[in-house]
Amino acid sequence: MPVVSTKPVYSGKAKDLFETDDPSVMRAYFRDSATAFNAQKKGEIHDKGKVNATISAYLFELCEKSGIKTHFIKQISENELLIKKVKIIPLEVIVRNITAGSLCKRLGIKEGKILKNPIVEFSYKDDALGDPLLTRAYIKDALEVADDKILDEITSLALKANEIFKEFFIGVGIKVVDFKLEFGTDKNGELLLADELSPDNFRFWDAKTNEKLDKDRFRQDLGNVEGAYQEMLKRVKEGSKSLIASPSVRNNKSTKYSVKVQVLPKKDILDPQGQAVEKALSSLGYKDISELRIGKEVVFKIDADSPAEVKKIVNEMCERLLANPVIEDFSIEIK
Ligand code: ADP
Ligand code: AIR
Ligand code: ASP
Repeated sequence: MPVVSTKPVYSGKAKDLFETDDPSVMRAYFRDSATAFNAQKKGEIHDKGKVNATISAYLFELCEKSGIKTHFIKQISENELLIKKVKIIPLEVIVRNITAGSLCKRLGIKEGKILKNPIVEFSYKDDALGDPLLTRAYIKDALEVADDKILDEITSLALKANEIFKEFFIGVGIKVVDFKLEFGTDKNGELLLADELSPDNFRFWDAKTNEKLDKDRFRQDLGNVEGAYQEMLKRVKEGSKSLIASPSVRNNKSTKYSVKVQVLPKKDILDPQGQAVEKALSSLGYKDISELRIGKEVVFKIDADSPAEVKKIVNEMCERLLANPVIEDFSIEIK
């Protein structure tokens, strides 16, 4: 365990970095200072440092558990993380699920539209230039800060992280609108997810009310900035509790349930396959058949503490993947 030193090597807009007695390890101190629009707007958010360090610790752990390598070692105080030192690739890797921020400004489109597919984009990490949006050619051939192989790797890690975050946050009633990641390489040349994962670099909206629970409250002077950060900390802690209780890590007290999910096209939705079969049956002489619908059955086993928990999880699975709630009905049988 490295002894932490007091020598600051870098003081950024929101964090101070300190060396430790291990040259490959640093200490990141999260401050309460807040900036926006590349530091044109400045302020303080009470207890932001503690909240962001703690949320980052939880989310880096979530990434590690899901197979994404990060710079995170451990949280050593409310405001501080021990991290592996990396050489930061000067790119802001932005993932978007819902339109907001600079995307709306650049394209003149409304905030809040769900994107057809998640978008990954790269900006140049340079405040003086206003973090300009980059093309692959700019990155590879003008800036020469990454090649195709690294960019492909970063893109696939960013999309994987997006799936992990979306799943985690929807469980606590939060939509992940967009976020910014930074990557770097450690002393062995290994690519690691670095910097922070917090309401400073994510847009979080309450899933029911669309209330903004992130730095946009500060950027847009929406008020109750501190409350939003505290609310996100609460939700992340809540999500992490149920993660510990999730089947892969829980103790073996829980029961295995058999689940059968039946998915059928809704009554008022056209079902060409059903119509064709009904017609074929009729031509075979089965004339009394009507309202034939063809669907699918999904069966599986699940570890849970109660049928109520199974119902909750499977309902969510149906809404998110197994059925298309717009055109399909589903029913769940639990044994
Ligand atoms: P900024 O530099 O944009 O003002 P911060 O105040 O958050 O941002 O400062 C933290 C700085 O540390 C960032 O520039 C970030 O790229 C860098 N950084 C993040 N993680 C690591 C790491 N593991 N090793 C080295 N530098 C890092
Ligand atoms: N971001 C970009 N630069 C700095 C940060 N924190 C984050 C924003 C937002 C996402 O990247 O917090 O979550 C996209 O930002 P924008 O402004 O490009 O729409
Ligand atoms: N992180 C940048 C800044 O502090 C951009 C932003 O968050 O708006 O200015």
